[in-house]
Amino acid sequence: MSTLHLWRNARVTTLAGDSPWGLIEDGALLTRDDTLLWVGQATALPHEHRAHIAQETDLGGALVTPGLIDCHTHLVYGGQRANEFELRLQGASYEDIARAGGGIRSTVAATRAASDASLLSSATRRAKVLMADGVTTLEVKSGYGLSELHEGRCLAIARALGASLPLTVRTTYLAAHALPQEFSGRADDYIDAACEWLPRLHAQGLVDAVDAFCDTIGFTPAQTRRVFDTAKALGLPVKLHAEQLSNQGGAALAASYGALSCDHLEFLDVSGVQAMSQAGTVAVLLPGAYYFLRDTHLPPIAQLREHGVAMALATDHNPGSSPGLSLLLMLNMACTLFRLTPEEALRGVTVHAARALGLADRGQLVGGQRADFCVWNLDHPNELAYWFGHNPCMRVVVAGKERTHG
Ligand code: DI6
Ligand code: FE
Repeated sequence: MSTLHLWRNARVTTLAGDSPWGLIEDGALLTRDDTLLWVGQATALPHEHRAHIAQETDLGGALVTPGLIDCHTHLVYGGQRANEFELRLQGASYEDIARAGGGIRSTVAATRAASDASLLSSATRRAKVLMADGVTTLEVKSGYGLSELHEGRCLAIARALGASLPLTVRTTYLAAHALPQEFSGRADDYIDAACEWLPRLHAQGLVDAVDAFCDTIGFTPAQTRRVFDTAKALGLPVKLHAEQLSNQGGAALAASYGALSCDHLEFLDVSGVQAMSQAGTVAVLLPGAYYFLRDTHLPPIAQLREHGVAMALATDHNPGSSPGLSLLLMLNMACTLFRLTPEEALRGVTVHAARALGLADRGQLVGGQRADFCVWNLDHPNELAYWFGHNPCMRVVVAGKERTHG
């Protein structure tokens, strides 16, 4: 027999309905097992539920939001690249370092050399830091293995992370991230290989979506198409690292495959914006990478808004372009650097991030959604994008159960 749990005395930021933030003062949430049964003003709690409430929690008037969703990370890798940070500060560019054999390739070497246990423990440590400021759903990409064995190992570690921690992990196959040393000068052969590995890794239950890096130091649009054709034949959704360092028309290409999202987008042009709008593809903005690469070319926020493209935000956590581990900090950066409104920023890590992962069961606080929510020591949701460098998260509920920190 399932029991009902009433979480009362809350200011609930539902992000649903037409009012700003979907804010409900004097709100309450009623959960049944892992699901929200009802959310609303406490006085409007339906009578038929009252008799079945087995547990009550007084939230003391605190602010509640949906659980945060980090929809773009590269969390599983070995080593770190602080030396490249120093080189970049002395004037080397990210592309120069990559072309000289550093960059992604150096992390590939460190990842291949690392044991499963050390990859799992470093990824677990990172996931716990993300979880501390409210992350309840996390996407993890492969892309530092670049062989069937090592891509599979990294995806399996991402799956293990989801099985061992109280959060949802979604995996993305990103073998088309960089050309590994052993395929130097043979990018097309490497794409052939990456397309052969995918059905086998998918058959092992390791893949939820497929991504590629379409750029001058990544892969061409034609190579990206071959990866996407393979994904589509398997019924897997696609997403793309598009228009990060240059404009390759990647966003329009991805949109033509009905991509869930296009990510980065600093060099996106209006035809790409239109294609994404028509396809309903989400724009995932990554202010951490923009900041850390000291980029100055802003993504076309006004055009995305004008064409009604949903904007998500993520950490892009990786050792090269975005070593940060706070999704809340991304809200602040998206407002200061990209001029998002605080409400757009919060929607970017909840309802729009859910869409970027193809998840319809989370991102808003309404009856029928998963009971993933955060309780904050804040008065108003606009404070989530305002404070930075400290953590106002008091409690996190995942699938109806309170998560303990640690
Ligand atoms: N763009 C990025 O910002 C990350 N991957 C990508 O395609 C960076 C990955 C790295 O530098 O290790
Ligand atoms: Fe990325």
